Amino acid sequence: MSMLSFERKYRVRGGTLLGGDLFDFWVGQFYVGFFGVTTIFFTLLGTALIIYGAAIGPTWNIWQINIAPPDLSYGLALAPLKEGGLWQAITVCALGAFVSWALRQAEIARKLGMGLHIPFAFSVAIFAYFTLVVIRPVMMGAWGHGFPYGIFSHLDWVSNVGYQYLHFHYNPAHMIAITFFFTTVLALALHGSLVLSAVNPDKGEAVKAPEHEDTFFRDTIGYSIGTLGIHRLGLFLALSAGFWSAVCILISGPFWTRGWPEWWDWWLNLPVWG
Ligand code: UQ2
Repeated sequence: MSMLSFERKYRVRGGTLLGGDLFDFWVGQFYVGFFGVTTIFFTLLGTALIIYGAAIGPTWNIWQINIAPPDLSYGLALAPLKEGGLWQAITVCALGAFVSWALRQAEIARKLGMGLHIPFAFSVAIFAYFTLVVIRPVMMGAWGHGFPYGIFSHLDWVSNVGYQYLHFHYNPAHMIAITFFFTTVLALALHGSLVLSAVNPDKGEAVKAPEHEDTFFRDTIGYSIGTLGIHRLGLFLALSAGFWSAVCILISGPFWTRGWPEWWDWWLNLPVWG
């Protein structure tokens, strides 16, 4: 694949956070940088550990492969490799790779003189994962509270933890997170369909400009948020979905140990009912 005409123009030095000029180069299309090297390192090591974990496990069935965290009895200690230590090492690799990736995004954004919105947004996803496998297990006193790495096993974990709180949909932060997920979907559907309807006309028709997009929404609901505004709204909605997801699992255990339906007793107990 050859370089696009504008790519050469942006192959400038600088913007690095670590390593100075040492790793400031490209391999084919890809910018490397110090954090490109660390991303590759953690990804290869983590993947190798997952494959090793599968190899010493009972199955190669892709749906059933499972790498479990240590038993609760290990608390916050390091466990032997085959007793959850693999899960601990893989978690370190995953976080190393995710954080390296975010910092590589930051270096590329700095190099190009762009804002840091992309690494910031990705950091919220990392924060949600970090909450599940580090913050909540540490607050509850055992790595065994982390979720297992496996396709069906992590689904079973979500289901089991949900039932532990009787009915997780009564968790108010879970309600907020779901509302943000759904609203994100609504906003992207509105935005994607609006842009395509304007920019991808029938053969022989002229492409329409943002005036048409604004006018469509002013005609239908009396309000247009604007071309910059819809992207600000989309970012806010998506980051809020990730943020409240982290909050809803973090309060389950460290701050509330009973069923979530019972949390709503405060409503029934309001003095206004007489
Ligand atoms: C808009 C606009 C866009 C858009 C969209 C809207 C021209 C191309 C989708 C309309 C969005 C509105 C009115 C906000 C809806 C609110 C929620 C919470 C979903 O006005 O400007 O730019 O893509």
